[in-house]
Amino acid sequence: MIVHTAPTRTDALFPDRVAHAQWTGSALLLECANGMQLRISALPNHTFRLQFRPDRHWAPDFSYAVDGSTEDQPAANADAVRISANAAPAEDQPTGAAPTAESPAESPDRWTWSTPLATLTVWKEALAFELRSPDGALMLQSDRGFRAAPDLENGGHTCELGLASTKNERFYGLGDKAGRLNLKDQRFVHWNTDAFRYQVDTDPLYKTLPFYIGLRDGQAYGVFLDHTAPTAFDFGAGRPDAVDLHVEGDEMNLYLFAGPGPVDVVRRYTRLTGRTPLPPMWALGLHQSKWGYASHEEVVGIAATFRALQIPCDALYLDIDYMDRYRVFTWDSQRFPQPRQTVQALAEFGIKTVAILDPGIAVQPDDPAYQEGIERDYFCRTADGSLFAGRVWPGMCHFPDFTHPDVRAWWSNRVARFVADSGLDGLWNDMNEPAVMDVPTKTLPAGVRHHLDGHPGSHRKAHNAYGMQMARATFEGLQAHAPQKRPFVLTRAAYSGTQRYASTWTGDNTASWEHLAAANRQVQRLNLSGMGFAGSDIGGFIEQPDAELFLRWVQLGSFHPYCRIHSSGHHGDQEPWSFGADILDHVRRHLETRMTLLPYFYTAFWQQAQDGTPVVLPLVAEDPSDVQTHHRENEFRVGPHVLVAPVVTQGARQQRAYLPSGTWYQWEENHPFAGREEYGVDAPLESVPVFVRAGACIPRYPVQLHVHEKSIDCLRLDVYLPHHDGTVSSFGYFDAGDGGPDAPFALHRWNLAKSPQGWSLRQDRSGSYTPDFTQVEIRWYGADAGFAGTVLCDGEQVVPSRHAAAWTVRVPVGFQHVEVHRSSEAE
Ligand code: MIG
Repeated sequence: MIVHTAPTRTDALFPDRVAHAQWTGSALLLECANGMQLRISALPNHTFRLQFRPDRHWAPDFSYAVDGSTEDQPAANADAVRISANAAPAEDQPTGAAPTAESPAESPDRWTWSTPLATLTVWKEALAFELRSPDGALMLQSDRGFRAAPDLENGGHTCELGLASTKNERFYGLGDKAGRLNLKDQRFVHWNTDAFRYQVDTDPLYKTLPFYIGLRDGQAYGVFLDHTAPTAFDFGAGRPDAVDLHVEGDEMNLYLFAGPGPVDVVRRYTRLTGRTPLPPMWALGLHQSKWGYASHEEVVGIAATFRALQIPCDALYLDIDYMDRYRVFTWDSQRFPQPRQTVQALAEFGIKTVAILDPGIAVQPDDPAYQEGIERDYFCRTADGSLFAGRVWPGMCHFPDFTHPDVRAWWSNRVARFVADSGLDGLWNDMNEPAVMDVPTKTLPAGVRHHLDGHPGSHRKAHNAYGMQMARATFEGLQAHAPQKRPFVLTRAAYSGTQRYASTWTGDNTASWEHLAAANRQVQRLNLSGMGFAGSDIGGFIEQPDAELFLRWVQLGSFHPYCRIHSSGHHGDQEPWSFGADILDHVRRHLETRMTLLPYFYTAFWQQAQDGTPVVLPLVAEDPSDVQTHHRENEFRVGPHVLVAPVVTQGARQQRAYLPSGTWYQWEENHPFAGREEYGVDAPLESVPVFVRAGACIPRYPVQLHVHEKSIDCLRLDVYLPHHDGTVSSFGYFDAGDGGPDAPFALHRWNLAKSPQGWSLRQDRSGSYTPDFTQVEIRWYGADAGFAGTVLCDGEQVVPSRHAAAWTVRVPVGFQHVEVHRSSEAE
């Protein structure tokens, strides 16, 4: 059913010359002589909106993606953001009032809108348009331009847009695709699909994030097609060196974002579609899951084993087996007789409990959710008015229409009660594409009706938003239950904007090396597509990894924003201890490293919540001016300063790693590496190559078995000595680890610079939160082992000592200035 439109339709209708132009609100409405229309508006933040329609019958404006409330500067953190905006390397996020393009300049043949970062020109002939950067470089240009064709199967139209491209243009984004990072020469469609056992070239997968970043001659721009109806993106598969976009529907609703860098584009896209709120800190620990944990005794046993073996773990998952006959909002009375006690037992190990919820409600007259749904008419109906029923785990099910606000409120309410009764800490939304078994389309029929928040339409139109609206209702239920806590929701299906409600994972992958490499790409791509809180099933969902694959996957996954071991228990065990004692030791050490990096990860999540900077980025986003980065897929940046070069090849004990511009150190080592070079790095089975930017300060905690296990009296700060002139800023964001939107926080900024005699670290702090730690242990890497000199903390001499490869001093948390002066003989 998905997007039949071929790049060239012979019956396409093209706009001709503009006959009328008029202002409607802040948009300029153009009408062509043949009735085709284009509405253009310039939005804040160097963003333009173009709406094309083949006829005059505009539908009311409505979007699930657009989030009116996202600002770059929430008032509570205004200071914090100002600091980070000044200091963030290579970023230009404006902090004052975002510029709006002035009214367009009109000339006989065109209109031109300009912002300081982009110029949009729309011609009066054929609605042709182009977007240029301030230096006049072409970013985007229509060639075939807008066109429409009658949709003979569904009625209405399909709309298409043809854009000129260049041979060397690259494309990144689109969220949930498993293939190579650069999308060029490929065609993709969006139709949320339960893609069990998907492969690297399977398309579509579970999510619809119809947003991409184009990169031309080192300059980035973005395109977002805000349609929940099926869409297709063709990056030159149909027409070489062109881009064709297709929408099944009577309108094409397009947003264009200026760069100049890929990260700027992502920030603008998430300024429009919303950002992931800061999660509770426990959500950044290890999550352990398996489809197969099936009783109170079993999950408590798993928790106890984690603790007996001293393995960090913050959450355990209950997959569908906790339910009574797979019915949502129930518990199996034999296997989980006292849900509260199960949750409490895990809590005593410091482990949170997350349970799965599927959308389908069993057609069972004795089921309360069924009864309520029927009474209130909350279930989806076919075009003819019958209740739709389809088989999922509980048998035949009805599907709540999550696109109805009352249905969401009902679901939220049920979620709140369910969580209140059980004490559950988080919820996992699965099968919300929605997935239906036994039918060839694997989902609801296209004709099923949806409310669409007062803009009624078919399932064809609502399908891609269904999972998002379920995640939204789940999020809101958790929020209603505990307003002073941050909801944790995991979702499989998504549409643009879902990042406001949920984290996500990449679905039913396979335990293979190819899938390990794919997981790496997918998490980078999801981050570039605004869903930064993402991870894969560590170890692979289908089949069983061998010890080496499992360990390599932990090495990758422990640097991902969302870190969960999950598998189908039908294929064997996948706990950290399932692969022998040596592997367990290595797995533990990697998880411990993640736990020490909690403040670093947490700060990256905070940054993402503030201004949309993704937690993980491919190298092309770090330095798009370096062509070498454009095709690198393996190395990725996590947070502002750490670069990981995971091993994704069986048997490999060496890893090629390309370091982008600047100077980099290997993790906790002293030897600097020049950037813009590729290196062969030793990667014995037990280690993953990790690099840190020279000049970075990395805040770390002691090893903990779970978040808040210990009261932390000393913050560790790993300092990698700068190699270039200028100051590198790093941040540490601290708060209670959970709390409502106004929870107090403390922001530490560390500015590191070379000084004539050595180096200098300045700290300033803002915010009203007082962290537990009263001391900071500074460890610096990059100095000679034979270091001789003096260290001054706020003018007082302190004596450094040696710790492994580093020199270290302990200073009070309120320090302002640490200076290291090398004595001359050390030089
Ligand atoms: O039809 O709940 O992707 O993570 O373990 C399978 C059982 C349903 C699919 C999810 C997977 C989960 C499984 N679910």
